[in-house]
Amino acid sequence: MTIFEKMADAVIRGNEEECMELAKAALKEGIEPIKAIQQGFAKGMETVGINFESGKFYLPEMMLAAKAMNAGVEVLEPVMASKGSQGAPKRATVVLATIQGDMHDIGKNIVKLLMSTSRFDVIDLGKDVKVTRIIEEAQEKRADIIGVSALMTTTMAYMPELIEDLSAMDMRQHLKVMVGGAPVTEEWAKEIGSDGYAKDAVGAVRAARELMGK
Ligand code: B1M
Repeated sequence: MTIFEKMADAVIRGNEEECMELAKAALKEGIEPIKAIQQGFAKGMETVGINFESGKFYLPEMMLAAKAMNAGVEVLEPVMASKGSQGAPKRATVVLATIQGDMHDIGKNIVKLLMSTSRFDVIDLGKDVKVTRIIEEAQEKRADIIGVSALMTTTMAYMPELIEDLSAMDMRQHLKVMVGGAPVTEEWAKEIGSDGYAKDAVGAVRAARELMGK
């Protein structure tokens, strides 16, 4: 088994200790933290989702897997943060949130981590955040980008509402919107009039840079 396979397996088994140990081992081997997350832990989480959907796993297993993945990511986090260009001028302000009704925040937190280490000034509103609050915070913080994440088909329905409200308030000229999350596709993002979309955290940084014209 490769270290990535071991990481995926530890997430599937919900083994927190093992995830932490494997994250340390990955760092020792010189593996990029984001690679460890995407090729290791996140792959395991994909299987967890498939197992949940097929009825092989129940909610407790999914919760244990989430806890284990978070523990592993926490070990990698300081290394990612220290690799960021500290002291350099910030590129832009991003108000980031998981949309209302949605409690899934693992992916959004990874996007936050990578954006922050890529010199974006990220204001994380957390999960289950109402559309009205996202708009208020973006206005107050004079954000350049609103980034929203949704993990369920039921909650991604709030994304067009956010974009429509911003348009109605004539706020879209200087405020870009980016959407992402497992059920969100590029086609759908275009269809709802989003300015940006990304499939993963690395893509999110790329898309945000493009939106800022850099
Ligand atoms: Co839930 N869950 N869950 N869950 N869960 C899914 C999403 C589901 C697809 C599982 C399944 O059935 N196969 C399904 C949704 C089905 C649908 O769409 N309708 C589901 C369900 C049904 C539920 C509950 C309703 C279960 C229940 O209670 N019966 C419930 C809902 C609670 C709620 O939100 N109101 C629930 C609860 C939970 C837990 C709490 C146990 C836990 C979440 C813990 C947490 O987040 N703190 C959980 C988990 C872990 C999952 C799965 C297994 C994994 C999600 C995850 O963390 N992936 C998930 C199955 C799946 O997605 N395949 C599932 C790893 C993460 C790194 O990837 O989040 O996709 P992801 O993020 C990526 C990209 O998407 C992208 O970058 C990230 C990093 O590369 N990205 C962006 C994300 N946001 C972005 C924003 C951007 C750009 C890119 O720009 C702004």
